[in-house]
Amino acid sequence: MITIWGRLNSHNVKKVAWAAIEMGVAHRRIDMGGAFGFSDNFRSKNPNLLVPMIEDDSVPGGFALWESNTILRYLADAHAPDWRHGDICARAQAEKWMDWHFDFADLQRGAFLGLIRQGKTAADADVVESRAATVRLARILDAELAQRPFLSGDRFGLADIPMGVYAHTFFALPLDRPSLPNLEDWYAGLTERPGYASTVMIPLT
Ligand SMILES: N[C@@H](CCC(=O)N[C@@H](CS)C(=O)NCC(=O)O)C(=O)O
Repeated sequence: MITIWGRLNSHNVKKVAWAAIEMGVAHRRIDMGGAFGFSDNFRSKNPNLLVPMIEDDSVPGGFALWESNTILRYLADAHAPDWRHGDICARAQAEKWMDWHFDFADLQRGAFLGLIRQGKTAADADVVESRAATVRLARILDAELAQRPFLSGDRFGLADIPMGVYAHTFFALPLDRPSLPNLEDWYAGLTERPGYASTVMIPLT
């Protein structure tokens, strides 16, 4: 059994909660961070005081791990090895998008925080700048997804998860977007996945 520590309105927690469902990993999630604060147990295991963190009680002596993308890789290695590409180049090409998504996340933060948590409007300078920056990166994703159906390659996989979480925010924020047909198709496919619907497609707060 995996315990996922973290509030579900966190993008980084969503990644892990969604991945656990997709991989069929038995798990429970306990709210932590944000308005929930941090327990002494959590503090003793994650000095960053950031979510998510997981604990895997299938490991003798217990195993705690933080850093969302590292958790995704661990879950695949430990519990869903068929999710890992055998081909080193294919794996690297896919993982590139897992690292790249942090750039997208950083640039989208201004629009997300502004519109969802700070009461700003689409005309606010920070929101305008953030929107323009994320649209620029979304065009890169759109071009990539013209070449292959998933960021992971031919089939859905690990590399689709981090960007998939932030893509929902991109499409859910009340902002104008240009036509991005390949990105839109990929996102539409994600919305049909039950794990995505239950963990990612929740109201932005
Ligand atoms: N690099 C870390 C970043 C984690 C992070 O920034 N988590 C945010 C939520 S998305 C957090 O814990 N914020 C403080 C809080 O929730 O109290 C990861 O990928 O896990």
